[in-house]
Amino acid sequence: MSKGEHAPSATPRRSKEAEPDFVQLLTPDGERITHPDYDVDFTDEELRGLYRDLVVIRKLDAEATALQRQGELGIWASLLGQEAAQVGSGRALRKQDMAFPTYREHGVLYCRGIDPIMPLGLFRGVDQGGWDPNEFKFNMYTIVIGAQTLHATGYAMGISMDGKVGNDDGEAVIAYFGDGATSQGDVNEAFVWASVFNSPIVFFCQNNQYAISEPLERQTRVPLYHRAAGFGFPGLRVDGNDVLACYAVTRKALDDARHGQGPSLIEAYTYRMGAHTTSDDPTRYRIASEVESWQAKDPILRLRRYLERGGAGDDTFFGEVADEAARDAVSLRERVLSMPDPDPMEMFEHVYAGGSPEVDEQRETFARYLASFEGGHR
Ligand SMILES: Cc1ncc(C[n+]2csc(CCOP(=O)(O)OP(=O)(O)O)c2C)c(N)n1
Ligand SMILES: [Mg+2]
Repeated sequence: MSKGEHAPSATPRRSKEAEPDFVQLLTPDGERITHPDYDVDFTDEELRGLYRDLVVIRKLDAEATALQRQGELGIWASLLGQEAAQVGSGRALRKQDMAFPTYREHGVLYCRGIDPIMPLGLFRGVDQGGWDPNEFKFNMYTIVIGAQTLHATGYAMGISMDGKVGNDDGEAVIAYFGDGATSQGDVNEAFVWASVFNSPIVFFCQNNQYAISEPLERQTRVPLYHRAAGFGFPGLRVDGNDVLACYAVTRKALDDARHGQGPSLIEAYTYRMGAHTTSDDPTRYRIASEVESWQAKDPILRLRRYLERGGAGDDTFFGEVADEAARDAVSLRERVLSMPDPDPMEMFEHVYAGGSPEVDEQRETFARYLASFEGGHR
């Protein structure tokens, strides 16, 4: 190609007309609308509970970002903008259901009843895990993109073989992943295995429009939820900023799975309002007006408007929730700052349940290295 000539653009831009057709129960203005297949029936108290969840996790997330900026965490992957997708799906899980997260599911973790301090130990580098996946039915955070979809599928096949599927008390699995992860081999393999073994799993894709700096156009030329059809199971798209719709579709998909009706894919159409992680600068690859257009669809604002419209929430309530979230954030900060540094030798402890000669050798080498410092290691 001669100088000055441009290759034809391989990236068709999204147009306004391509705006998604999705399941929505709450408009950005806080208007409750109906859908032929999905509904929720929350009491005012339950709606206020959802609002509290959304506000608290946003506040804790902002606190974690601030802690990273002050050098107290190594890195942080913010969920800003994705609160409704996480709280809606997280609250739809029944106690016996098992969740497999990425590194961004702090809201789901919160809904599972895990102390929100737990992931901060990981991101501070003082903890190697944090919680017991079996106790909380919430697996470890997974940084390897898409890998947890295979772990989740294997787990789902296992509970199926154990006869834990097929009635109201059956178990189901949910696997979280992003739009970028859909390009991974692991995710596509998980789809195949889940499909052919009719496994009780919900694939919950938070399409936040970006995989670090790569926009959705680089992952797919069809809506992501259409992919499910090619693997032989149902897929749907939900307004990922609508906590009610996210709850409704996830509850239904999980219940179908626990009754033995196999896998499904939910594409929660949302937006990552912050950076990919604190190591990223999104102003390098996206324009401010795009972010602003999504701010108008804010998941918290729309629920607040709905509560105000119906009289289920007043200024006193909103003020109390804000105060509660602020107190939680202060407590989180204090607890992060008082986390003890681990003994460096601890990193060898949980590699294998039964130990290994290789790890023993590495432990000895490292112990000698530490001992070589004058006055011992610090
Ligand atoms: C197998 C693998 N490849 C690359 C990376 C580096 N990486 C970290 S996050 C990320 C983008 C993931 O995007 P997406 O799946 O959309 O999730 P999001 O971060 O937007 O929630 C990549 C490529 C990784 N962690 N693992
Ligand atoms: Mg993404």
